[in-house]
Amino acid sequence: MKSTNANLFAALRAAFPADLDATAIECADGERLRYSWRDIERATAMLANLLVSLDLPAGSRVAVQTEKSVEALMLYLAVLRAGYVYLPLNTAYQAAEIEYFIGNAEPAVMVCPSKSFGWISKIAFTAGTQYVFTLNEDRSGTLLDRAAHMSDRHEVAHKTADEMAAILYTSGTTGRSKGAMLSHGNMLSNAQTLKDYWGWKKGDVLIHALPIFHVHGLFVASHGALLNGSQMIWFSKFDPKAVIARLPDATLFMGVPTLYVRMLAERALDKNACRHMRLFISGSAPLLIETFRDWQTRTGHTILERYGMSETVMLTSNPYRPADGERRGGTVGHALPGVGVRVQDDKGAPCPTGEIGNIEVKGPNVFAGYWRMPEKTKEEFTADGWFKTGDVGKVDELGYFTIVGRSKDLIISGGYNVYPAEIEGTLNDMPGIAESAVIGVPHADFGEAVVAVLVAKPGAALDGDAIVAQLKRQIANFKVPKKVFVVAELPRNTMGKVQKNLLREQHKALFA
Ligand code: MCA
Ligand code: AMP
Repeated sequence: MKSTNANLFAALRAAFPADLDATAIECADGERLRYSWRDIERATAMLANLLVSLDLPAGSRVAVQTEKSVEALMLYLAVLRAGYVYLPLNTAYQAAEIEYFIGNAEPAVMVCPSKSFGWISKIAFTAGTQYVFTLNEDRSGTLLDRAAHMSDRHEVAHKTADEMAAILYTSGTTGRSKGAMLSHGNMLSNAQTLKDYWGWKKGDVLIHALPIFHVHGLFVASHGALLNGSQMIWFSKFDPKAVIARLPDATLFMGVPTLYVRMLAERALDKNACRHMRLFISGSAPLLIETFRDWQTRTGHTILERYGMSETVMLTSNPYRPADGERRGGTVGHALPGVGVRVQDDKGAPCPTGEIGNIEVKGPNVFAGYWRMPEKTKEEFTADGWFKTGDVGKVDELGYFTIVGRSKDLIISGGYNVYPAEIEGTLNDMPGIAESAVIGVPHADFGEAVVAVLVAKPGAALDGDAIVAQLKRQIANFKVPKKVFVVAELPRNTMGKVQKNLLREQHKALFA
């Protein structure tokens, strides 16, 4: 007897409504196309058959750097369906970054827009990638041209729960990005937990306005709607006015804090616009208590804040049901059912309630490790198998967790992670720069903004604007410092370590 198929796609497909001709995704911008569940079924089958026709080795990675589109979502679902490993890449990444990811992940297939085909195919073919397809926002490109000839019937590949489904690059606690390996079971167990915990119900409609190259938009939002057979109102790019206009047609919205801050700046946001909404969820970065309160006053809704990671998908959540407790602004709520979350001191002993310590987690949602980095992986887990998040926080007597900071050197800007070490490395390679320190400072829109403090080589004159312009040509735009300072020397402690906390203190009012 064949064991049950643990392929995540099989579970998502099983949740499609009986009426396959109902609308699954309604595009709210661009060409405003509508996709039915049958469209998803057929397109993912045809794309899966295209991948199968390439005769790829088992476990092959499919890397995708395309603008957000329903076709890109279908490609993701097709990679799951065909049993390969999906590798989403932020559209802002430039050549040096792409070169790193391709070199590390060695994908068999790469999908990119036609306009990037020139430079991406050179990097990909050099790294041994066998196929580079193109996919554009107007649905042109070789990927769909080739898939159009494939059968629209496909038997979902058989997978076990621990087989890999996706790789997401993140830095964890230090340095260069590492590929977090997520299994079918990691993602399905978490999606099922969230379906119940957030009270997904028949008739729910999700507004999807997040990128689909990160966990929040690709897994938490898309899996949530698909696993509930719910319609999505799909925005290829976030626009506060456009999203507010569609709130009356929806019941759920998920966003990073910046999205809430921007909607609050719109007069159109009011109780009437939110009359049909059931739930607003925030995560990926700290939601300021001011934002939490302003939202409550303005809309009558209490945002539900949750906490997660690329390595673990969702970990904690404020309650949805009043019976489970109130939603507390400034906290990330309780450990999700089946997820272990603990606060440990630096010696590995449990911190007393209310004491600040290192957050460690365990559960079926926690990844197996970083791609081809067994040593690094081992460092990130305790001897008793708990994953060290690099986040610092505390838990109170009612089990509410509060994140108070990070032991990892990480800036989260507008919900994107920026690793100071990576920017410092790029800066230090620039002529004239002796050393640099990259910090995050408070920013009303992005939460944290990237700032660089530089020391010039003897005799060199540094021009901040020229340095920013040079960085914009090399790295993703969201990583580029919003401000550059040149100083004679960086503050150091007695150990010689740069005291970034002093620099943060010094520049905390920069964007006030
Ligand atoms: C855009 N810019 C940014 C950012 N985004 N600067 C800093 N941080 C950012 N996040 C800059 C660009 O460099 C550009 O500047 C200018 O803003 C306009 O660019 P554009 O792309 O038009 O910006 P936008 O459309 O306004 O984007 C802002 C945004 C976007 C909508 C907030 O950043 C976004 O969608 N963030 C969501 C990220 C996300 O999905 N995070 C989930 C990670 P210039 O013109 O000077 O170049 S998953 C995760 O963290 C865990 C697992 C979890 O818990 O969910
Ligand atoms: P990523 O590297 O994209 O997986 O981002 C995970 C990190 O985002 C976590 O380790 C936290 O530092 C941060 N994070 C996610 N959700 C929240 C939240 N609700 N509040 C504060 N930080 C968060």
